[in-house]
Amino acid sequence: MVNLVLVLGDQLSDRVAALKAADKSRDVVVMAEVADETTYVGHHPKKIALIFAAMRKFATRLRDDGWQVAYTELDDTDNSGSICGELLRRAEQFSASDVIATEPGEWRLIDALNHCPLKVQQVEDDRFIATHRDFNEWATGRKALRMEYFYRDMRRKTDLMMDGDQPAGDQWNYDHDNRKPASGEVDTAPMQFTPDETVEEVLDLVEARFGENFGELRPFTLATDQAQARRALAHFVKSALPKFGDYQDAMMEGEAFLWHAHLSAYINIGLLDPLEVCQAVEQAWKNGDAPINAAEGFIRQIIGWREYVRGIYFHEGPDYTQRNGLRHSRDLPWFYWGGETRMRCVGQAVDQTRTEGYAHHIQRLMVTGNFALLAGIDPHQVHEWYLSVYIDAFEWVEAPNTIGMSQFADGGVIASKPYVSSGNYIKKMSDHCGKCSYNVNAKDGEDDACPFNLLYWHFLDRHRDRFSDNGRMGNMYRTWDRMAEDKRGRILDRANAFLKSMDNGQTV
Ligand code: FAD
Ligand code: DLZ
Repeated sequence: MVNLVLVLGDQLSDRVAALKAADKSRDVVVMAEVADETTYVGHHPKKIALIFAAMRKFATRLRDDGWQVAYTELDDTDNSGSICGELLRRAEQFSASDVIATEPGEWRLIDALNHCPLKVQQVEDDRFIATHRDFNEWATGRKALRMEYFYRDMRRKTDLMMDGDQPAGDQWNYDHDNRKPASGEVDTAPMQFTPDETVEEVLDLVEARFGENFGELRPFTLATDQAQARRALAHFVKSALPKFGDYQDAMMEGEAFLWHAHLSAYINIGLLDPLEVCQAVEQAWKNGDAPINAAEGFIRQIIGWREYVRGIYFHEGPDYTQRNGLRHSRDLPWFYWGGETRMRCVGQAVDQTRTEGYAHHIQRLMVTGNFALLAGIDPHQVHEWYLSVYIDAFEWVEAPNTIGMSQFADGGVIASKPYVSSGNYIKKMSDHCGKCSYNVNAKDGEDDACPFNLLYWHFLDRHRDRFSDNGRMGNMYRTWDRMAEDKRGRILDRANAFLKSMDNGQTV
């Protein structure tokens, strides 16, 4: 009996679990570009193009490898518009009733497959280092699920940068070396690829169907197959990794990528294997081509943070994206969708998000995320924004980073305190403030004071009941309480005036 083998747009690896469980000589691979997946949020056009182009090329590769592939293009007249609809159509065509699927990275789609009137077996996605069981065993009985301890287990499990049972260099974490502000010339850039015929066809389709979505489609220079993604990885390791650690937290005018890898989308859709990426980085360190703080810092992002947030997403369950621990309810301001703002750092982060579908971690966390948290924006709207605008965004990785790490909406499952900062942090780590029309040095509630300076105290003041007992925030509250009462009043008044202007749609 023929099985259908579902391969989704972010499962484009020949070692994906459903393919491993199937029989090439008998089963039919089903791949489908469908309306449901392209519209559950308004994806960045570059993201849709990346996924469609990579899907089409992967289908060709599977066929070349001897698989029978039933592929639906978005514009096919008989396209049913949903993954389940396509499975039903193919089941009839091939007289199949059973489907082997790799578990999707989103509860929405897991649920849709569970309700699809076919026998769908969802096998665990084993492109990760920690299984669901590993994570749940690690989490069971712990008072707090902190990444650092989980990461150490992943180092032991993978043997990456280990010296027996101990970390290479005798330290697990070299983060204290990784906080230099950027300076001088950025001497690297992610590798770019000229669109081939398949990519050009997809670009025309995406332009016609999703040209109105937020984000620029062209120029499109992303890797769209495994061979290209591997070249992008090798290029990163050679040209950017050595400085990745030092400048990991830095931000610079007009520089979207700095020494970051720009590999997350390729890893997330299956073009690169996370362990393969880490092994390439470890090898560069072993060869003396990258310092230990860079290699350890990079590997921690993947086997630490990436694995950890996935564990949290599945451990916490389908209601995670609805959480709103701080009861924030303000609408996401228009300038997140490209409207004008006088805040230079926010404007730059949003602008490169529009052009590239990319912003690096500190921009996401300490600029757009920090602002949303300080201003009290509804975390679900923040979540939908991040899920829409980045080419690497899939709910299993985006939601814990947004709802948990960035917005503290999960009540502290991920973070032990909210990631909030005044303008001082942005001044220290970037060169934006010198070009900003606000004054980052104005700290007394002046008219031109940096909004981050105002909203930082506004946030602490309005959430005193929730955070004043948090040991890691005691200093902040002591500083606030030591300020003269009239100064505190001025800051809060100015912060409220700023929020009011923003809510009224004025340019802030
Ligand atoms: P680098 O900075 O070069 O890091 C190397 C790799 O480490 C990345 O490619 C990525 O695979 C991994 N990594 C680093 N940080 C994280 C992290 N916190 N969680 C998971 N993996 C990490 N990452 C996504 O892949 N998809 C998302 O939708 C996403 N949404 C985010 C939303 C918010 C609010 C925040 C604060 C972070 C988010 N991240 C997300 C994490 C991180 O910002 C991106 O992985 C990173 O910016 C990707 O760029 P890069 O490949 O240049 O990464
Ligand atoms: C993100 C995305 C988009 C835009 N389009 C498709 C598609 O047409 N077909 C498909 O199989 N997958 C697509 N994807 C990826 C899925 O949305 C993704 O598999 C789920 O969100 C689970 O991570």
